Amino acid sequence: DSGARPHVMFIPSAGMGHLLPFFRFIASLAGHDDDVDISVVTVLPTVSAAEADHFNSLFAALPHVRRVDLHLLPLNASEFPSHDRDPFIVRWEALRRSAHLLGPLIAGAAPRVSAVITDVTLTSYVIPIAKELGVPCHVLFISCATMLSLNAYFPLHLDKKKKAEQHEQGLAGGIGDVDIPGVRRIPWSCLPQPLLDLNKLFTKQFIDNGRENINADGFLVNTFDALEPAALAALRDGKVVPGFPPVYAIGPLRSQQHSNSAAAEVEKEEDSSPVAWLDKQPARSVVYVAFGNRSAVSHAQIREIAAGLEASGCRFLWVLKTTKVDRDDSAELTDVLGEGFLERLQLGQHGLVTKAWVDQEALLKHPSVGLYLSHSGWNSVTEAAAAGVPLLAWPRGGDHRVNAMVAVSGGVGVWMEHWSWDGEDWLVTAEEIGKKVREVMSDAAVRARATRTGEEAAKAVAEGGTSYRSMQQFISTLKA
Ligand code: BUP
Repeated sequence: DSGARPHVMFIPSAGMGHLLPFFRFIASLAGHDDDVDISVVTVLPTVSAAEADHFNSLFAALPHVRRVDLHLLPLNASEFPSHDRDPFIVRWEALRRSAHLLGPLIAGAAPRVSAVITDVTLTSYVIPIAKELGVPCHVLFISCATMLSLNAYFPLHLDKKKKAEQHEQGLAGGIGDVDIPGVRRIPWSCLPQPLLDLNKLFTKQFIDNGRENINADGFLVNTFDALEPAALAALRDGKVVPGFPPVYAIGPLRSQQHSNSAAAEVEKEEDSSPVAWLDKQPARSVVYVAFGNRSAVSHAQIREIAAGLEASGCRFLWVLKTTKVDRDDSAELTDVLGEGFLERLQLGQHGLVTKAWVDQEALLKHPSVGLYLSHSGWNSVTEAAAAGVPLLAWPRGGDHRVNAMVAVSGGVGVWMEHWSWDGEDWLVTAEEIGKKVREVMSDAAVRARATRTGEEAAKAVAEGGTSYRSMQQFISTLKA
């Protein structure tokens, strides 16, 4: 096939944190090189409304990208224990159970598929299916390189621990800290918390995918060399897992539409839009607050955050979600926050709270934003890094604490290590939140570090930069 026009088939997973980097990568590949055919496997209905909207926008913006529908076999979530029924993780399981439908989709595509790019939540079966068809399979890894090293090393950590404890089943001493060779030690308390229980659906998927990853043809990671030099070097040198596939750091991924000013203009015309509101605020005066699209913060904690933001005396723009899946979010802002709070906002023009989907990447680049109080989902960390906006990391669960470690070492921001997370039911008080927000907002050293990281990010993706070159190198493997 050498020299033929490559046809890349993307097999993405579910959840906006997984889909957005795919969409950004697809748009960038389509823009980088019009000599590549692209297909995208699309599973409908999506779990959330945001996912459906973004699939529609992708195909509308890139009409030459082929849409390949996958009709999942039905799966009844009630077969999982109620404490283990995260709708996105259940969807990943549903995808696994429909895996036999993928082979015919890949094999039946015309022109012939020359490479598959999939998500790390699906590798345990997509890689073997692609291999069987003789098609190279790459992984677009949507978290940081440090998380990739944890995913790759975790099964080995378990094997070593079981051997040391001479236990065939389970681990008497618990999972323990994970000391990733050449990268760092991840204390057990910072691991994605489901990993502490080997029976969790997430843990089984994580281990299966982690073991299979060695068979991928390459990993595209949404990070850049200056942000995670040690983790990238250890992965590439085979220190984490000997013989690990090539790792291309190609981030921070950005949406292409931000060069399209027409979209920004439309948004600006609406006077109540977040952009219009930000336009009226002084430079660097606003704290942007958002905990991603699948971290449901309790109502009691939301009220502490509200009072804390008010007490900080800083202006704020808060994207508020009260459920894991947007379709379920019917709570009224007045019920969640109390009428008094919203009235005071109206009068004082001190803040804006919205439940709508916002263009976070664009908002973080707005000159009025001075700080991002964040759950530290990896996409959010990379967007803050790219914008040079300091992050005040308040991890909520999953990979967030690992991401927060990277955010700190990479100069993106600071991390509230002792603030509550996954499964903990105590509240961080308004007083503490207000004090910390005020403190970090006025910390010149934190701001200077974030600015420097922003400059490094821009250098990485500019022509000749590390991420730019990695992307070129990857494209050349598609054509080899
Ligand atoms: Br909410 C929201 N607009 O209104 P992360 C999110 N986003 O652009 P995740 C918007 O969604 P977990 C909104 O910019 C980021 O690119 C945001 O991904 C965007 O966290 C993405 O930050 C969210 O990786 O949570 O996936 O929400 O890490 O727990 O999966």
